[in-house]
Amino acid sequence: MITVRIGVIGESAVGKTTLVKKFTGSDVSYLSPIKIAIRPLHFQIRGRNVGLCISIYDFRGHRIFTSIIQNIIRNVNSVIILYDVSRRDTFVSVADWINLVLRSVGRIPMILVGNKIDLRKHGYDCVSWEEGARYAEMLREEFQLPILFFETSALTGYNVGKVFLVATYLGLKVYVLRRRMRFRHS
Ligand SMILES: Nc1nc2c(ncn2[C@@H]2O[C@H](COP(=O)(O)OP(=O)(O)OP(=O)(O)O)[C@@H](O)[C@H]2O)c(=O)[nH]1
Ligand SMILES: [Mg+2]
Repeated sequence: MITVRIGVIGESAVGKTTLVKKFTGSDVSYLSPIKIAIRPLHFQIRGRNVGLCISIYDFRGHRIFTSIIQNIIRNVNSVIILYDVSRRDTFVSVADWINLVLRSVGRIPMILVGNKIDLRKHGYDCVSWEEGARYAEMLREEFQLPILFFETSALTGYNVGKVFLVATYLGLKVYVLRRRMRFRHS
């Protein structure tokens, strides 16, 4: 079965693990620098049943784990970069995470996600949808990369499935491309 690997990165406590748990249904708490959650996915292409395995690499956000993240993230096919809309500092440091991906994996599809939008109505100086979308647009132009933008609430589940399906779709394209290149060189 094809396995599409998706990395989930971003500052500490932005909601990465909560997002992954919402999508996979797993409910295990852990303290290791990385946890891999698996979810099978079945769909139809031209009347044929196709099975996929989505392997989600949930990295811890603390900077002490940076070198571990750099090593392991090389294997992923697409990346979800999360920030917390109620903590502007996590939005500002998105650039660091993008640079980490570019340094360690290269040009792969990235999805920028503003999480915790349920907190926006209570918050002060929250990051707006427009700011997030504008930033993604700017990154697309600067890096010439397919960087998409979504907002989520891992608490309510808003847009969670959509983000992972898009990450899977884009990751599958990278998977197929890498396999073709490997065959060509073997
Ligand atoms: N209100 C609200 N709280 C959230 C949301 N997502 C996560 N949280 C809370 O934010 C806190 C941190 O969430 P985690 O999922 O552990 O954050 P993380 O990004 O995995 O953190 P590290 O693993 O330390 O890097 C927890 O208390 C979650 O319940 C959300 O969408 N809305
Ligand atoms: Mg976590």
